[in-house]
Amino acid sequence: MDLHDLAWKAKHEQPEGGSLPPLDGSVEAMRLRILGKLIYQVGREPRTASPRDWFVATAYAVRDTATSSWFTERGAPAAGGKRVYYLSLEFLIGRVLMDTIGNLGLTGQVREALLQCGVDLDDIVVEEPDAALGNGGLGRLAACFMESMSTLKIPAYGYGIRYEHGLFRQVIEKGLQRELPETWLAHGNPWEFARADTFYPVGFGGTVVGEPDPTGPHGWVPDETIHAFAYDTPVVGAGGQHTNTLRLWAARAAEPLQLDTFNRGDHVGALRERVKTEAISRVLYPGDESSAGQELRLRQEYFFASASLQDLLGRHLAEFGSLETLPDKAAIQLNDTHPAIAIIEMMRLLVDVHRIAWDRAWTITNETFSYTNHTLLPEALETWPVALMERLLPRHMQLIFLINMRHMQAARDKGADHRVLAELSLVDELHGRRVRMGHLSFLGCHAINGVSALHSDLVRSRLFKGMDQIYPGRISNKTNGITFRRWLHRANPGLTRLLVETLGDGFLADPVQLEKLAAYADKPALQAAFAAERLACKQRLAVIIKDRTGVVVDPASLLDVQVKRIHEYKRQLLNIVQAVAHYRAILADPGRQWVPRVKLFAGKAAPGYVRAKEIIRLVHDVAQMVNNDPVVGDRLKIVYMPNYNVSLAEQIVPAADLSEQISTAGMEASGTGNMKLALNGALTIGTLDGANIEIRDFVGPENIFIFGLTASEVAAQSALGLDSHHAVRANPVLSQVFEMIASGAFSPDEPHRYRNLIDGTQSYDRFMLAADFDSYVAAQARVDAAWLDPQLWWRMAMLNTARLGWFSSDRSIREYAESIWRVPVLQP
Ligand code: 26V
Repeated sequence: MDLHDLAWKAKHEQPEGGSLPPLDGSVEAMRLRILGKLIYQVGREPRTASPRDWFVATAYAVRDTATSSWFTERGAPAAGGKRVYYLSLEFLIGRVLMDTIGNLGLTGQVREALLQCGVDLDDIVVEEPDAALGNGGLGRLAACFMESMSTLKIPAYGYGIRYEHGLFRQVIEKGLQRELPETWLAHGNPWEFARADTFYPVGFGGTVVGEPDPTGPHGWVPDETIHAFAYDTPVVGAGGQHTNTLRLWAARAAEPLQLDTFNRGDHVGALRERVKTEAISRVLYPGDESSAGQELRLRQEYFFASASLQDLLGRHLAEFGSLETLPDKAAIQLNDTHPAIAIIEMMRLLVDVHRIAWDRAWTITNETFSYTNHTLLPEALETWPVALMERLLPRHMQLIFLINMRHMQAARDKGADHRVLAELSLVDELHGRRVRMGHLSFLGCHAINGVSALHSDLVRSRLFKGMDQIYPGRISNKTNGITFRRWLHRANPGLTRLLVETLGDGFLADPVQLEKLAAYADKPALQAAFAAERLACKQRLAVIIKDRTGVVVDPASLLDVQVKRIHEYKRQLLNIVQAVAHYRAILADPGRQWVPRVKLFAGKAAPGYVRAKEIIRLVHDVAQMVNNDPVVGDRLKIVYMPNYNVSLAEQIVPAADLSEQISTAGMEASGTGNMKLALNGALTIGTLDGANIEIRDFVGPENIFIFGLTASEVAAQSALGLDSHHAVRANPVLSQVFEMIASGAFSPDEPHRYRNLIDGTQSYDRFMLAADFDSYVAAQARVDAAWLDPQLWWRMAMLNTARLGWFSSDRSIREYAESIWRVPVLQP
């Protein structure tokens, strides 16, 4: 039967677009559903349909299946059940199709159904744009957590913003990063349901009216009101039995057009308000580890916090009739301080709108909210100028002052002096009166957590030392995790198949069973099979590298990857400086037995982060010289892959041999790329930072390459000063490398290009590059030695995969559920 007949058959089997045969899990039902969607929803015949048309049709067909399990949760949650609300400015989802059909258990049926239409599933998967509604780790964690909550059948909503433009597209031109707008919605989004009838007013500015008692109910008359419209995406859990909702808000002007202005002939002016209003959900802020501090960002934060709270309070009232029971039925998790204004919005809604007495309102708020901290870097901690808050959110600013007065009184009662009070205050008076959103979150939440054991210790001992003393016991640790469905089963189907053949399929649902692989770590046949899977991934990646950069790499080389946002604390500079040292060593002794290495870098720099962009350019310039040096050949290749995103990560992670996790100790809160890479059997070269420490504890110190100062050593060194000129002078290898870079050896057209970068690094070595250089070089030498002993290397690699089961986001979510949210979880 040719495609024409199929289309005809589909049409005649479905005389009306709406009455499709039921989805019974069969290939035939899926085929008819896809054809029906193609014809009636996309409006194309199979004969002329493009791969994108087929993708959209398939997505609609799959979404239908997802919708059935969705309706069960959208009624009341399981008897007595509690809902989790995960508030996040970022959800870095990536592509949705394979995850959804994988979790529905429909991958085989969809593949076969498409095949019968003459379409290869693999060809249409790549038509889906990444949903890049996040910057990096924090946003990707939110996406993994959503998937795990569905898998564990925890009734949950993710709340966020439906950015029209996600994280920018990165192009690298002669080493310079250029940012292009990202347009994931250009062809529509087949996964979402627009809820034209679900919208809330969100106010800004205006005045407060009310009685003298400041803790009593007040009125707020905003001078601007914006509507938040809901868009829902189903998030299907593994097994397809439970589906939660990701609800993203889009800003719409209450008045689409100012008709009087228009009628006066000012056609552009008539739209001005609307453009300003709708800017709120236009674009994701591309910063990362540095607070944006701009009015539009604060508007985004309040916009989504207010809409989400109105929505969840409405749901609670409709179901339970009174807000008194809120803490028993709802747990609200704040993903960093970005949604922290929700704490104040809750107080406003409870006191001003629902007329609940202040103390009771505060108890309800505190018992409902909890907060996760994701960074200690001072520049990333959010603070908002009091003046800006007063102008944009006058009632909220009053409430913050009131909460702070009571907080200060409680601290005085516990004996705090002036110095301590200044440290504890919600308002920082030393840097131009700013509200500290971290302090506010601490005070308003019953539970605060860090994201790795070390990080949580530092949250307690450094960031919130004072707060922890007056409110002890609130801080706990919840080490991050990743969803193995996406990052092993789907990203690495070859290895997964091998693991299933070897261990049985129990590990798919219960990842701790990967431990059974340890028994095979010394078996030559399995080592060979494991290595063969890796090689296949590297061969596929080599094609992509060639396509996108023109660089030809040998897949047999050791593939050494550092893929993450570009930031000084992550020390891509240390990596490239070591690469230059290595290059010089090769030139000095080309005849030695060198381990062929490909150093792959990928990641985006915040558009305004000049130093990070210089580092990208340096990698590019060093790559130009090294890759074209005939003496070097395949001994060393350096690649900068542009536009790192979730989909590219899914290609790189299974191919990597070596995972660079080399942040200055104490600065990387957790890391999650470290987990993805180690799970797929890459060996880690890393510092004792974030979750690297726990990874070492699980895989064993003999199966990881640890180097560098510890967090407390970094603190001690920093206290002595950050000038490293002396240390560099005392280090001949490092000073020669610095000299080579600074003198323009890699930038002959502009010899001074890196003078600043190198001088700056030496006079203010905040990231301890000089202090860690030698031990990093030594660790790299241990890597080479291990690679030259394949039996050892593959044993180490397999033990990494075997012992990473604990780092599943299912485990993280179970911990949140048990000790923070107090919601029941079914065991696997
Ligand atoms: C700050 C800002 C400031 C305004 C502009 C947008 C923006 C976006 C993000 C941030 C802070 C990002 C903090 C973050 O991503 N932390 C990472 O969280 C991961 C998940 O817990 C963790 O694994 C990483 O170590 C940590 O860097």
